Amino acid sequence: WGADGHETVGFVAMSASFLAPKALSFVRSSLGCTYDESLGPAATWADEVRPEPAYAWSANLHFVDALDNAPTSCSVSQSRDCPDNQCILGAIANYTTRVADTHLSAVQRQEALKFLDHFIGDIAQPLHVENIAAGGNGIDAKCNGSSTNLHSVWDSGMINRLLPSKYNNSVTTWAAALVTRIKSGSYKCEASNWIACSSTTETVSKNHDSHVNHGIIPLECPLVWAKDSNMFGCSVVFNFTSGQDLCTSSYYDEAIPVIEMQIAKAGYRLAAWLNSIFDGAT
Ligand code: DCM
Ligand code: DCM
Ligand code: ZN
Ligand code: ZN
Repeated sequence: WGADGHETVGFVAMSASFLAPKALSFVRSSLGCTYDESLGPAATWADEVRPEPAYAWSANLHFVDALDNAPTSCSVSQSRDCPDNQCILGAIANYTTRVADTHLSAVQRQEALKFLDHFIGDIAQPLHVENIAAGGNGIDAKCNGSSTNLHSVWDSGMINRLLPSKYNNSVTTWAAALVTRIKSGSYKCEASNWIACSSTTETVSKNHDSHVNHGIIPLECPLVWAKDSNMFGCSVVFNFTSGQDLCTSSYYDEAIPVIEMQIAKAGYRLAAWLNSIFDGAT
């Protein structure tokens, strides 16, 4: 996602009542004044440092190149797609351990929190869990009359049209609307399924042939979330014709409900994940 998508994920997670006491307390003290004690402003840090040479190692952690056969057949495999753990699946496992590691410095634990804040957002973006043309970066697309690529249309192109048209161009207004849908609106029934996987210790089952690499043991939940997002690669994502403007046509109408749901889902999962880490809640 672009900055708006990531910030909205963070603001959804910050919603009153989602974070349990210890998780909220850690988030506020760890992020501090720099980030207004909030997962909203902190969510974009990982993209800001990504181009820096000192963080070159983090670039591949924003996605998993699932070698499936989308749009015909969709799948994510830990051993096939992330054998060395240097992908978003391994990254979430790594930073889940690190954010809770009291032997690490406050700076390192804040960094782990900012990576989780960001990667739990990215793993909900269908093209961050798909190999084809580098997650759609190599697929030409049109958005609002401009030439761009399919990945960018999903990261930000459609959101750039949604925000001014429905949410006063405000990510906090968007986040508040998504929270209302989770608590009492159209997402209420399904929201409990979004956080059904919440164990921060359950590892990828042995028959998946996962390997401990770089000291990281793959976790079950990031794989579950990646599979959930990857399925959209077999429905809406590639369902367009060449020359179609994806941001002003029926494609937008089909995709935008998915984008809104994936952002809401990521925010709700981020809160539940931090609760599981810090409060032992499920
Ligand atoms: N690092 C990380 N995950 C690990 C180990 C290290 O993200 N499991 C990061 C923290 C530092 C950088 O890599 O930003 C270098 O760490 P170190 O000096 O511990 O090798
Ligand atoms: N990306 C991805 N899958 C890839 C390569 C990149 O999802 N195989 C993502 C990371 C960024 C965006 O695409 O969100 C643009 O990447 P880059 O700046 O590396 O081209
Ligand atoms: Zn992206
Ligand atoms: Zn990213």
